[in-house]
Amino acid sequence: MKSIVKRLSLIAIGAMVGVTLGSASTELEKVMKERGLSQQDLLAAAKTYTPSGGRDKYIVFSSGGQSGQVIVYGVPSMRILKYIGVFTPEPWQGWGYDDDTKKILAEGNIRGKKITWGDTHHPAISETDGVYDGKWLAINDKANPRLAIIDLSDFVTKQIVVNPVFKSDHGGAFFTPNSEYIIEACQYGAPFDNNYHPIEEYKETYRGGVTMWKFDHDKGRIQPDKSFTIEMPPYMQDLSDAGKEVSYGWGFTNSFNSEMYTGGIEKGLPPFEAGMSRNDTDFLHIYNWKKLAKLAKDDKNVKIINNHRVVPIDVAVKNDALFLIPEPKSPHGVDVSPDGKYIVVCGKLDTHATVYSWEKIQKLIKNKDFAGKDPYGIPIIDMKKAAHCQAELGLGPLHSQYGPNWKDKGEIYTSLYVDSQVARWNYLTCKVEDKQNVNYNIGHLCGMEGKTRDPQGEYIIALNKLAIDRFNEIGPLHPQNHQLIDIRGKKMQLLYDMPLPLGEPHQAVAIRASKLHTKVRYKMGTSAFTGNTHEGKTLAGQEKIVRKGNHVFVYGTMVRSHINPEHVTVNKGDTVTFYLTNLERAEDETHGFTIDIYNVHTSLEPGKTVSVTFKADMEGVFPYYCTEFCSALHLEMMGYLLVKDPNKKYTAAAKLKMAKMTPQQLKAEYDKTVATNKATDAVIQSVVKFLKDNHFEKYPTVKNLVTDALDQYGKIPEQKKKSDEAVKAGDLEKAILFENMIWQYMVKTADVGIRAKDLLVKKIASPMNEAQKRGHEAYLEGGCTGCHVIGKVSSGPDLVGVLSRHKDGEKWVKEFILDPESKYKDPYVESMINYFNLRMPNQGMSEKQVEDIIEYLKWVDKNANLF
Ligand code: CUK
Ligand code: CUA
Repeated sequence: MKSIVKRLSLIAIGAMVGVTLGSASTELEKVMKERGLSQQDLLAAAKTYTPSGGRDKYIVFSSGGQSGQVIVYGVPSMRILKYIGVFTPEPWQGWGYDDDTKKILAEGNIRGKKITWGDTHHPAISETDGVYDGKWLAINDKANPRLAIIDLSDFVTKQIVVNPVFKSDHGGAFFTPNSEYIIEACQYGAPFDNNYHPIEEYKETYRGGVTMWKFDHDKGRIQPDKSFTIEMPPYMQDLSDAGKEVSYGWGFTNSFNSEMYTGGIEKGLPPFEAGMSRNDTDFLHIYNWKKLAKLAKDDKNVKIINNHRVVPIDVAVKNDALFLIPEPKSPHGVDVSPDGKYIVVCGKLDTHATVYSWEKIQKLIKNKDFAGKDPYGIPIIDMKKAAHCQAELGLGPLHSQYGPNWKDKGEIYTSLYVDSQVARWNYLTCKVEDKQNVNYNIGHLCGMEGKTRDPQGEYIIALNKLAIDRFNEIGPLHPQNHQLIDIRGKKMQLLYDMPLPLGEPHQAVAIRASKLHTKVRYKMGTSAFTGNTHEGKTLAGQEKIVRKGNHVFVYGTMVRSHINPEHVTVNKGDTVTFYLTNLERAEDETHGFTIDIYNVHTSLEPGKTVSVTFKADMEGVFPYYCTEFCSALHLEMMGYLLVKDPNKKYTAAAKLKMAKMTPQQLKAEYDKTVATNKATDAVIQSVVKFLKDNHFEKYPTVKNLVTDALDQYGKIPEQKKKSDEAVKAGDLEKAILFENMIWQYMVKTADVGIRAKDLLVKKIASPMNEAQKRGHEAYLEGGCTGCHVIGKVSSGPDLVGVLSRHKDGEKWVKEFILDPESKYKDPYVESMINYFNLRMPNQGMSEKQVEDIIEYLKWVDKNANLF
């Protein structure tokens, strides 16, 4: 039987050799033909393909739209890395299914109402000196005026704040250059208070505005009591951007519906869309947030509404802190240039982008050279006098991002919604340079740090609203389509289509991956949300169940592969809290926890403590278990919650009589288990010796693995003690189980230990020269590994020392590989053939390849001690 398997594998290898020895380019041509790929496609593939284990240069944070989450992916590979739970429950992360995350979600309740969905639009990364610092991410919820702060050290949402005066929030989040504030604009005009006001009083009682959220940059938290709102006319404030450098201290927010039209289609009035697009221009709001922040501190300058400071329009106007500039028809994006000198605004219903000059605006303000006032008394700056130039881009310009050559070439990219294009143009000269078709109807576009003081190059991502025919058919609801565009050449090149099936991601921001510094594990017993020790922190040996009245507290731990405790019995009607700590230190050893039917779930990354509380309102038996496949005995990582009705009498079931093992059989099993453990331990000790002899401690990644391994190994003495006690007490049955537990720890130790050894070998082996590298390649591709394992006898002999095994070894080996049959009668070869029941096949290698392989075998011999 065994030999049949070996023969089959030989045939397979032969087939493989046939393929791999054909030249790589023939293979490539074949694939291109089969899949209908052009040279251009191949180039695009080479620019985006990331080999296994590879990393991306940029990390993108995309809004998850109606999912209320954030999507994280890499560029250029466009591989999705994470969905971050933000405004809505996310089951995998336990987001909204354990006490700790429920608390964060509850911060987003509005007027006592629990809200379980969100419409995220605009993510923003915190800035220091106008460049991304990789510390915090903010994102808004348009449907329910809220902002969330995500910690980029663990990619977890840490805070949700509700806007106290707005009834919607589209234009957020935007950081000021030193993250002093986060700008949030309201969009749909509505009363600031929570009372009823008839729509006929829109102009009098409905308001727009911009909230300046004070941000504690070190702690990463919004400080609501230090924040304020700038009252604005009900013009539907849209997107914003903060001024920088020369325009530092100022904010820019555009708007549509300067008509203040209020709709009423059901009353026979023209609909909103007609009334709101009548005027040729709307207004860009220009405000001095620095000055307003100072003013807002003084009670006499503010109205307090819903416990929140609001600076009224007239106070802002009186202090020269609020102005308007007309902007073309239904504007959408506003984007300040990297040096803060220009402000680019696009009009959805205009074919132009307008570039305003900050220098001109400032002069006009200084000279009080205004074109008039709006109905609320806000000075209006003349559009023509403030404009630097206008670029005719195409239909439906929306948003802009700056390119790396912004300084001398005015490099900027603008999305054209109606034309389904990205336009590259020069905002200094207003000349259009290139256009790239996208599929279809692009909204935002995402440059690499493209709205900071330091835009990076290479790529623009088109965030398209429609996919239509781009992907396989999956029913009427299509995925969104993010398209990666290479901007390095004179012509832009479309590289990749990525479907995003989570919600409509309006905006995305990209940051250099090198700027992110994330945790691998939490400090043991930490709450991920406070960063402090969790009240439920429990270490091994401290597990307990405590009853306080009708509330049962379980202090539990999770570590491969058991949950401690494993039985929890409570009364029906009790409130139960499980505090759980993941005792693991090993990277990526996450456990999950659920109790069947009780609708709770949590994720425990290494070191984390969480709590899960529920009312045990159903009688019965409820298994609980670990929900992550964390080890070979993951399915065994379980326990039982037993809920008794205290008012019921239970009769005990009659015990079944089961056959038992004889004492002799028990003793034999015990001895066998102990012997297996001894043998396993010997393997571990040999690995440990190897690691020590080769100074594993010099290599941090290896050292980490060894620490993880020893962590597991360190748990053995305690189990051994218990086993020995059981033996003494004459309970061999129990002793066997403890010996089994020891074996489990040994397997886990060996698993990580061997991984450490492999890594160490790679680190300390002498480097290969070019011929040896080629030889190694030929050895792998030639299928030699099908029968040979270096350092071991497997289906063929060990190749360590093969060159000295024969007289004139190099020559002998060369002849043998090139023509094995010629040596089948050689007594040594014959004995091998008999032993392995296999013949060395002719791999059809070239002489050059064989020479390289011999060089590789020399390298093997040199490093023989490592195998
Ligand atoms: S908005 Cu969607 S394309 Cu919400 Cu930023 Cu412009
Ligand atoms: Cu822990 Cu599965």
